[in-house]
This record gives sequence, structure tokens and C-alpha cells, in this order.
Amino acid sequence: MALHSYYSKGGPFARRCLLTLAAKGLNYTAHSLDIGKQEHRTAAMLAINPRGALPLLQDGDLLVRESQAVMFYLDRAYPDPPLYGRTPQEAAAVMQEIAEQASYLEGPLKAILGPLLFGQRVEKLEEAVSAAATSLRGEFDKLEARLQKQAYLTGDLLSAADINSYPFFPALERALKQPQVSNLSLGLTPFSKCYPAVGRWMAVMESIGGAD
Ligand SMILES: N[C@@H](CCC(=O)N[C@@H](CS)C(=O)NCC(=O)O)C(=O)O
Repeated sequence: MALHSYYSKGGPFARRCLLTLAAKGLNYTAHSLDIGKQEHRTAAMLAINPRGALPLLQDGDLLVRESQAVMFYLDRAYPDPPLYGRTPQEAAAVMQEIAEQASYLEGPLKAILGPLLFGQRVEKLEEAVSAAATSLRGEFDKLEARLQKQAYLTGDLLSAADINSYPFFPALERALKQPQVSNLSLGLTPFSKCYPAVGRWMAVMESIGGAD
């Protein structure tokens, strides 16, 4: 079947989809849409994707929206390599990690990325970013300890847990370089200096491809 990937350049959610396609070595037609120019909200696009959010995957007649649904679909349709574990125990570890990312990482990440990369208005930006950074340091300390012992978040094999969270790490580095906050000493980035094992994992994730 013919695969088509609709995405916005640099979008972290879109990157999940592109990384999954790359990890599985799948060929696809890329449709890069410029959100600034509203290319994702043309009548033709809204006809196949009514909420307008990207990424969107098309596989033959099937349309899949929501980045996590795209990752899961691709894994079921193209099982090699398996990204949600080979055994029930591995599957539990992958889903547990994804759920913990949603519970503990996404909130503070959104508090930083929202205002600095996605135009969200926030009062007392420096205070909000510093508070979020404190939560993130607690999470990154745990990640650093884990990645000193194993190559990927759930063991020695790439999994959906890595793909789910990786796109937010380079986005965080970009966000914290913004002039409004670049003078703050947050101790988070660059990862290669503050969290070397996380930095090495990021380099491996980047080498998988799917960057656009
Ligand atoms: N929950 C969605 C979030 C997707 C999302 O926020 N996409 C952004 C780009 S990174 C978007 O399409 N924004 C434009 C819009 O919604 O009009 C997913 O995981 O796919």
C-alpha cells in the first residue's frame, strides 16, 4: 500500500511519525505543510483531516491522525522491528514509560515550549520556566541514571517510548536558547553537558532519521 505522511516541518508530534517510518525503513511520500501559511487547513486537507492537526498518515484508503495512533498503527501494520515490545513484559515496560512521560514530562515541557516556541501567552514567563525546569531536572536526573546503564529508555532496543519523547528534547534545547530565557541558569541544556548520557541517546535518536 502507498504510504503518505502529512506533517509540519520541525513539529515534535510530526517527528514521532517520521521517526517511526524511518525506524521501520518504510518508503513514503512526504507532504510538508506550512502551518504559518495555513496549508494544513485548505478545504482539501480539512476534507480528509477535519481537526486540521498534523501529523496525518495515509496508508492506501486508511487515514490515521494523532501521532501516537500513527505510531501504534505503523507498528501493527509493519511489525519489523517491533516498537511495543516482543513479550508481554516488554510491552508493559514500553507502555508504562509512555504513560509516565504523559504524567510527569509533558506538563513541564509544555510550560516551556508553549510560550517559547508556539506563541502561547504567559504572565511571568521567567518564573513559569524556572518552575517547570525544576520539575524537569528531577525527571532528567532519573533518565540520565537509566541511560548510563542502557542504550534506550526501556532497555537495549529502540522502542516507541524513545520515539514518543525524543522530539521534545531538541525542541527544549531550541526553546531555552530564546533571548527571553537564555540568561537563566536552569542547568538543563545543552544536554551533552548537563546530562551526557541523555545527550548520547539524543545523538543515536537523531541518526535514525526522519528529520524535516
Ligand atoms: N495530539 C496531537 C497534537 C498535534 C499537534 O498539536 N499538531 C500541531 C503541529 S505540531 C498542529 O497541527 N497545529 C496546527 C493546528 O492544530 O491547527 C498529536 O499527537 O498528533
